[in-house]
Amino acid sequence: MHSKMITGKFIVIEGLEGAGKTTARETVAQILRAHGISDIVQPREPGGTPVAEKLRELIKQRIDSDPLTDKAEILMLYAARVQLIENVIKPALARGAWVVGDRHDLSSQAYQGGGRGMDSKWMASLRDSLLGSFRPDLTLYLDISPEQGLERVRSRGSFDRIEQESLAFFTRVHERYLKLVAGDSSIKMINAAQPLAQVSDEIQRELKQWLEMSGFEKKNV
Ligand code: T5A
Repeated sequence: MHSKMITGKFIVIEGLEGAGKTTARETVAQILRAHGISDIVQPREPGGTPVAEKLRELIKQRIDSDPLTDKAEILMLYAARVQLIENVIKPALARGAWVVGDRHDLSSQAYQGGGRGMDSKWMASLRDSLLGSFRPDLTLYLDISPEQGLERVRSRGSFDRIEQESLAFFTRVHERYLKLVAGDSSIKMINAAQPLAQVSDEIQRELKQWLEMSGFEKKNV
């Protein structure tokens, strides 16, 4: 069997806290490896470069004497994203690597657009001016209710600045995710409320189907 030459692709895992993105990212990487893809980069957002990781710390930290404004928050998220895209993702794709990211721009649309209620047109123009036409090839959105997702992360004991938001905030984020997913065929929805093994099976099915549709043939390894 011949493997068709395919350049690097950008796959993103999305969803609320506790959706299971960390495990899903590893599941995706394993499936890609089984298809003979060995050069896989797995960044997280915000983060994934030294500068972006410093911004991540600032974004997650709560400073009561200087509360982070919504505008500063989104500018920091985009500053981190631009660093990651320009210094890590684009060079990786250019050499033919596959990138499996934990969160990307859809998170900003859902959290800052839906959760914070920032103006959609302003957000779209910010995104377009900073990212141009750069988009993931495939997004796997792990769907879970805010109640169930927060319950899973609660066992960690401590909450960062965003995790301290109200249930109403996460409900708005969830609703916006569902709306965005419904309007974009490059996003596949996975039922993340199931036990881990079933979530992994569903990810496998979706990813294999997408790889076939993209013309990727499994290497005879
Ligand atoms: N943010 C980010 C924005 O507001 N805007 C943006 O543009 C971006 C990029 C990032 C924060 O920044 C915000 C969103 C976030 O609040 P983070 O710490 O990276 O902060 O937060 P998350 O990305 O949400 O990471 P989490 O660890 O909270 O969520 P995961 O990765 O989805 O969850 P995971 O895999 O760690 O699982 C959590 C627990 O649940 C269990 C796991 O074993 C683990 O214990 N679990 C399951 N249990 C039972 N059944 C299953 N199917 C399970 N799946 C996982």
